[in-house]
Amino acid sequence: MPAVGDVLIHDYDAVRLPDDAEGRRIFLDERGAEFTVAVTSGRFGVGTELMHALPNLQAVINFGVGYDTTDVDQAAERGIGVSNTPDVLNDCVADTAIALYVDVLRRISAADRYVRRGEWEAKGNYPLATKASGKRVGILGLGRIGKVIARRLEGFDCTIAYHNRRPVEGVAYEYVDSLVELARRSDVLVVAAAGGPASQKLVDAEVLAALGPEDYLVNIARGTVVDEAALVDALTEGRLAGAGLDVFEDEPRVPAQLLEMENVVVLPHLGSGTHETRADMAALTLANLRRFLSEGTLETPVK
Ligand code: 8YV
Repeated sequence: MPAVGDVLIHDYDAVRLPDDAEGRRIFLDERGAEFTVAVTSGRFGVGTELMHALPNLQAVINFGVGYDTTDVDQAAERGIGVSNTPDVLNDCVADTAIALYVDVLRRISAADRYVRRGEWEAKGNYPLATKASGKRVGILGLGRIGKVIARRLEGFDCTIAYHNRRPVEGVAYEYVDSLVELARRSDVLVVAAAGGPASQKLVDAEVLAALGPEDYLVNIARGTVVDEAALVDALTEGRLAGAGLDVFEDEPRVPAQLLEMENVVVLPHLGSGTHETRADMAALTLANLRRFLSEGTLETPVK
């Protein structure tokens, strides 16, 4: 399947916004009023300023489930529809969470580097790691992806509890109404909450302190949900055992300190990055676009 951007340009006469800020400003001053639909992804979004620069915008079609970089309040005020690509990426993002979970507890990536550096031969066996099965896992955000992560962790005989804005109906996992309390009771905290103003730095120094020096953090959601500076401090000072991270506050920049730590696994935001899932996301993105252009409605609106 061709990339969504190419389909848009060939089949829909779409225009790619200039990358540089000044070029973009000039372009939008001249032509901003021409556009009725914006197709974007979580990394870019249609933020406050860009939305203002598109006075005739009617729809924001998001390639990805997260739409925290889009100004949904302004969209609602102006009657602009916003769509995302829910569900089709649940499996792959949950798989990534499990990969990070196993990797950081068992030190898989670090042990791989040990072998490659020739240290197995030179120094002998790799130091012992932490058992991954049977842990107490707290999930922050038991939404579509959080539930799939929980189901996979059941296969590891983990005890699962969760924190959400409100309890989720129809699940047997224990709801803990304070995130600090959930962290206190967990061996591993897995962050699966949507990004955006409501979840900004929810995992702060207090939550990390409640987690503790034997415990781990896994984040496959958004870097903004964690206070990254507090996380770096906790890891540097040995107040947290390790972290598995697919997302960061200022991607693609990763704090240099994390790159030095063998107890931290860093991935380049690849949660949904498989051929199969990206094809499904592309198909759903284009289905939203087609339906909007033909009927004025969206296949998977965000609200
Ligand atoms: C990205 C994601 O959208 O769906 C999301 O919210 O974070 C990812 O799937 C994807 O990398 C495309 O930018």
